Amino acid sequence: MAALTAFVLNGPNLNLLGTREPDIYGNDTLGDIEAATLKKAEALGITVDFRQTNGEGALVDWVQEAGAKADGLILNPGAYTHTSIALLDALSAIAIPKIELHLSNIHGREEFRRDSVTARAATGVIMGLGGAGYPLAIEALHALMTRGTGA
Ligand code: CA2
Repeated sequence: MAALTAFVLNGPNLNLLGTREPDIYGNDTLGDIEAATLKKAEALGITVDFRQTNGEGALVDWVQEAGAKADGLILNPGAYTHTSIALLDALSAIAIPKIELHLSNIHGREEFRRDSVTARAATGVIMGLGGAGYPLAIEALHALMTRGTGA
């Protein structure tokens, strides 16, 4: 069987992690999170393409690319979580397991963050665990991909 592949996509301002707001988002940089994610993925035999962009259109393009090339997707849409019907449509159009991930617990924050437009198309959601959520999402995605469920 060919090696499993997953895209891990990160949206706007997540490149700033580790520089400000550590009380909300922790002290890890996105590079630290990428290293922990790749380590867990390697242990499970998953090849990961880890990316960040500030652009909504780029995220839509990458979600479509994941649907064409990858076996699973982990997505932290950043603030587009709360607004982007374009991302919801892109997620709805791809037939692979999709995990939405948030560093913070969006339900415990400002009112405008409590709804996730994009999670309507997610197989599952992990939130509130800081950077530790990424390796956990890899484990969950591995289970979904190997069982062939969650698409
Ligand atoms: O909790 C999450 O992972 C979020 O997706 C993070 C987004 C936020 O808009 C969502 O509501 C929840 C923001 C990421 C921005 O991160 C920063 C980190 C350091 C300094 C400034 C922003």
